[in-house]
Amino acid sequence: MTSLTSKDKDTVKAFWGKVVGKSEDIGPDAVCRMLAVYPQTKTYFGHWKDLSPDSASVKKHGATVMSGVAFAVSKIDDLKANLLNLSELHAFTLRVDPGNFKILSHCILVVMAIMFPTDFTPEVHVSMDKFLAAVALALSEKYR
Ligand code: HNI
Repeated sequence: MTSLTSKDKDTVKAFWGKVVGKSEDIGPDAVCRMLAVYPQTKTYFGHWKDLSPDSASVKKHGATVMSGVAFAVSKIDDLKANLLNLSELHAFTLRVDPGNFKILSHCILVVMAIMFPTDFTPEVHVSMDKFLAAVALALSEKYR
């Protein structure tokens, strides 16, 4: 994977500043799309009573995931060390197949592009894609 340049980091931080206020809309929509478009991901959420877009579980988990992304933006200079605990949780406790990180990242990108069509320029797209790939890699660290 190509590493994040300082320009990528600046682009991610600036775009994040614009979208963070909408985290509670972005996260649930992204989780909802993940469950609908990649139904194999539903296996991890068997304990939820309702997987529909209006479900309180989807809303809550969407917000939780986005708080993880927000934390990652704040630790963009050392994702590997700072996401180690979250990686351990997903690897050993939740046992999430790490391929799913890419799937959710893709859904987050799609939702950001829809919600922020003007701000989501090709340049922002490249840097956000690289950033989410770096987060996915950091989350995969403990699987090794
Ligand atoms: Ni994930 C819990 C962050 C991808 C399944 N996840 C969390 C928590 C955070 C988080 C934060 C709460 C931790 C805690 O309680 O201490 N998850 C992230 C981030 C990504 C991600 C930043 C990627 C961008 N998680 C995924 C994916 C799946 C996933 C792709 C499965 C498809 N995560 C879970 C499950 C839980 C979870 C399951 C526990 C939720 C619950 O309700 O029990």
